[in-house]
Amino acid sequence: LRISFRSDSGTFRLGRNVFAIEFSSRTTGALIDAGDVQLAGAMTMPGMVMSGGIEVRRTGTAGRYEATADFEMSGAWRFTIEWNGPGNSGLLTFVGDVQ
Ligand SMILES: [Cu+2]
Repeated sequence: LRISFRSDSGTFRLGRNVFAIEFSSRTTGALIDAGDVQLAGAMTMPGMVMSGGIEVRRTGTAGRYEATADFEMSGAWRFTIEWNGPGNSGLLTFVGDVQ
């Protein structure tokens, strides 16, 4: 399984972001239904935790999702993505740079 984040800017940026998330086969490249997808963001600093207000919506195409976020701060954010498609589900944590 491959999870791709796509946006016009090619990166997360400070402020409002609109991007797509795609789940696809690592071998064939075909999109794979990932069921309900949740993406959470966190930047933890002394005295505050920022969440980025991330929302993920399904599209009419299985395996493709539309997402929005509003990052209050640039820097290293910790993300957790969770999915529960038929025959494939999982959870992945990664660090992404907000520029
Ligand atoms: Cu911060």
